[in-house]
Amino acid sequence: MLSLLLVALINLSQPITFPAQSFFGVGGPDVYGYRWIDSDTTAPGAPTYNWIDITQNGIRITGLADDNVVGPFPIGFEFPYYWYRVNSFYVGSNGYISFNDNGLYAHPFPRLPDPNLPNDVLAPMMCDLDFGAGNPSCYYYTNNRDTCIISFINVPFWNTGGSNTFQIILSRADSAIYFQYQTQNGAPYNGWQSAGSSAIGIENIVGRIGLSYLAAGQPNYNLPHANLAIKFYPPATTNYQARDIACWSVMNDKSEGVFIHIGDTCFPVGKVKNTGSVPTGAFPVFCRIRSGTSVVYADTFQVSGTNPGEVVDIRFSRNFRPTTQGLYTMVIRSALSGDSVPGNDSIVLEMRVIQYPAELKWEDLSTPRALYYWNGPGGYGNKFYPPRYPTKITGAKIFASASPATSVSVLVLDDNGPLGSPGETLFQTTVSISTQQWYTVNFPTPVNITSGGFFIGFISATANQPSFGMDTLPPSSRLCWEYTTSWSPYRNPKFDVMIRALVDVGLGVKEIAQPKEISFLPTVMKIKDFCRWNTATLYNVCGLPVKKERLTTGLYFLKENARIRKVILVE
Ligand SMILES: [Ca+2]
Ligand SMILES: [Ca+2]
Ligand SMILES: [Ca+2]
Repeated sequence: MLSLLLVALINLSQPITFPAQSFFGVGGPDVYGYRWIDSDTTAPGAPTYNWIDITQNGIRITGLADDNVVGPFPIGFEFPYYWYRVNSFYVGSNGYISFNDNGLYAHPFPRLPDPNLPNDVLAPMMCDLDFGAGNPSCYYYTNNRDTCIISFINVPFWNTGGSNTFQIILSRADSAIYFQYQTQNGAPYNGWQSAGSSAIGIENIVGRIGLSYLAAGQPNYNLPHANLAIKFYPPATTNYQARDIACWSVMNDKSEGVFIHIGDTCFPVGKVKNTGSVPTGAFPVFCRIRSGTSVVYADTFQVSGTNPGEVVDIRFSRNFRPTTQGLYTMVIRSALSGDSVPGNDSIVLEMRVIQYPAELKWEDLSTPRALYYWNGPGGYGNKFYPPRYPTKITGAKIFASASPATSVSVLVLDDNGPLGSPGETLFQTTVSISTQQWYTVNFPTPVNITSGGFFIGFISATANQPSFGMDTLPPSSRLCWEYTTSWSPYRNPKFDVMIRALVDVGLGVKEIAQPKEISFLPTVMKIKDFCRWNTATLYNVCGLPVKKERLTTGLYFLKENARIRKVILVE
């Protein structure tokens, strides 16, 4: 489905694209040395189309919809790709796989390579496909030795129908990737040549190196057709060296925005990864937290050295204990001298300091920077990890407009679906949207959240209505989700939808939220929640500090500066 811009008040920056060299039948090399050759040419080394049916011996992949991602699934062996090896993959319903990320590529599709997530993408037919229509299926097969096959079968285009059957073959014997096309009928919505309609190609772990076979239907001699095979293959030898440290995550694995309650302590953490092909010596990693333009926290962590593929945990020794509510940004930046890919050296995390009762929100707007709508039934949601448990959700807010007035479902959803996606519906009501403004929905009975995250979603059954207010400027929470018959992280992770949650402390533990009081009522937390927040040192009943990595269920004492509270950790 397409996300359409109704009103934008700023110019959006264009994604970085690279010129591709391609001629009839052959293409490349990229800077590493990968090339492609297809079965339309008689040049030496051209692949021969040879469809492999895996519907009998393969495993069916379920859960694919219009625009979503499922996985990960095992390749079954270590597959060499660029200068590293991969062993699992996610499947995007829009005709691609990624070796390391469940981010969504949806219309408009970029030319590959593209540094935006997901990366490590193999795209045999990245188009607006729709697993929610017709009778499509997807299978994968591995012999756990040297061959892994992923087949998309009979998948129609969104809205325009047609049918596409194609497969990816990972072949360890020659380190090559094969795309094969059994049937190709129909065209993407608005046609092959429309902007963002389609992409075929490959990209590497940072989305900076790769090959484009087709982008927006060009070159037209590379339009996929029945009985086509394309082979992507590495060079026999290469002199290419990537000296590259990437800032990999901040605070949590997806660098998702965090809330900190006044009085709580935050220990900045992150990860850096050697995404290059050579070892590095020592380098510093900097952390800065800003409120507006003022730096309110700064610390440095020294990494002694890394090997290719290595991920290093960064734990800054200073803590951050904010005393003023509002928006903060945390930036972690690696500073390896001679880094060949400076674009991935830093990540900005949105951080909001609040005090209950509060509005959990990822923007501060009274009017939107842009308004977006879906050209089919659809909606948006925001995910929130409350800073305290239990938290009660007393209501929700949305900025939207519709003409004529449109009734929209309001949902509170648990995050117990696959990969932390929306699962169980905890509360549901409706709201009528008309005039462009904020709408507040107060819940008759609060929804209690005792662990993990939750979603506030607004879903419309009416195409083109309503238009949803959007914050298109950084920082972004990376917690905006879209609904196009299924939920997925929003296709543009740089945007935040104007949806908020109204929250207060859950029943019975109000005193926990009062700073400087000692609570005699224990806080019950799941171990994973405690580890996510990493708030402070835990002590066991003997008064000895306990390492976060070794936590088991039981009673602990949490020391946050001078304040101590009892914590019961559960699974
Ligand atoms: Ca990418
Ligand atoms: Ca789609
Ligand atoms: Ca870098």
